[in-house]
Amino acid sequence: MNDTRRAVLDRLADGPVPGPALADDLGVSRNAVWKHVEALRDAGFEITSDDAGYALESVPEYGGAAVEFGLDAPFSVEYHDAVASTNCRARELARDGAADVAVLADEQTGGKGRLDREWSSPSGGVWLSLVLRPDLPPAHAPALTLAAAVAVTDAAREAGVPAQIKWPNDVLVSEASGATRESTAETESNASEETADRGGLKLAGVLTEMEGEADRVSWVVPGIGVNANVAAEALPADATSLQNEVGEIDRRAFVQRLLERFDDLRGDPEATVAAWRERSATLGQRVRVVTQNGDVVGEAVDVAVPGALIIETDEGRERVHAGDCEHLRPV
Ligand code: BT5
Repeated sequence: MNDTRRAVLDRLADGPVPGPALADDLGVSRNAVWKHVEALRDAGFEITSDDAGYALESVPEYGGAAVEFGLDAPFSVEYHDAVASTNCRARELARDGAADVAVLADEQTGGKGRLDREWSSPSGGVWLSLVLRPDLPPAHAPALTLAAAVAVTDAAREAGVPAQIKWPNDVLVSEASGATRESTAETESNASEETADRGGLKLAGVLTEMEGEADRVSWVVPGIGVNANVAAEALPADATSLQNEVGEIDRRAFVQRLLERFDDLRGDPEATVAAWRERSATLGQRVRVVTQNGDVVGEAVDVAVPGALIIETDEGRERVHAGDCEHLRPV
C-alpha cells in the first residue's frame, strides 16, 4: 500500500479526523485525501464522512490492504484471488528488485511442492510467498525455511491447532489431536521391520527458492502453503486444514501473526533453530531421510544452524542438509 494511504488509515484508526486536518497532517491537498479515501473504500474499508470528519467504521475481512492494516512487520502485501503460483509471481518481483513483499493468493492453479511435486491449493487457503533480500551467505538461507515453519506453527497454535514441525519444512497435526476426518493411513513395510509413520496429517509446507552468487544471496523466496479455510475433502488423503481442526479461522489475523513471527526470527538463525527444536515432532524419533546420496536411518538427535538434521546412525553421527524425512516405528 502507498505510504500516504497507509498514513490516512493509521490516522483514522485513532478516531474521526476532519479532511482539512488530515491534509495538513500528511502534507497533501484535500483533493488528494479524498482520492485516498475513495481508493480505500474501493479496497473494502468502510469510511464514513460527516461533520466530525472521516471515520473508519470497518476493515475488509481479507485481502492485501486488510492484512497490511495493523500489521506489525514491514511487508507490503500483493493479493490475488487466483494465481498460478505465488512463488512464480514472487520470483518475478524479486528479479525486478523488490524486497519485503508478501504475495498472497486465495487460490493457486499451479501450486508447487518441492522436487516438482504438485501442491493442491484450493480457494480458502493461505498461499503466501515472501520476497526477501537478506544479507546472508547462501549456506545460511535454510534457516529462513525453518523460520517460516516456526511462524506457521505459532500462528496455527494461536488459532487453537496444536501443530508441530517435521524436519525440515512440514507442519503437521497429530492424528490423536482430534482431527475429525477418517484416517486413511497407508503403512509401508521394509526389510528392517519398521513402518513409516507420517507423524500426523500435513497442515502446511514450505518451498524455498533462491538466487545468488557463491558468497551472497541475491534473493530468497520462502513459499508457504497453509490449508486454512479448506475442507479436508478438497485435499490429499494425508492432509488436514485449520478449518477441519477448529472450524473456519480469521485468515487476516492468521497471516498477520505469521508475518510478524517470521519477521521476529528472520535475522536470528540461532533463535530460529532454538524455536524450531521446541516445536519439533522429529527430534527423538527414529527416522529415515531419503537424500540424493541414499537413505540415512537412525535417531534424529538435533538440528544445527542453519537447519541440518543430526542423525545418530549405527555408523556414527551424520549431518543431513536436505531430503524427505519419514518417522519410523517398530512393526
Ligand atoms: C511442500 O512440498 O510441502 C512445499 C509446499 C509449498 C506450497 C507453497 S503455497 C505458496 C507457494 N507457491 C507455490 O507454488 N508453492 C508454495 P513437498 O514437501 O514436496 O510436499 C508435496 C506433497 O505434499 C505432495 O506430493 C502431496 O503428497 C502433498 N500435498 C499436496 N498438496 C497438499 C496440501 N495442500 N496439503 C497437504 N499436503 C499436500
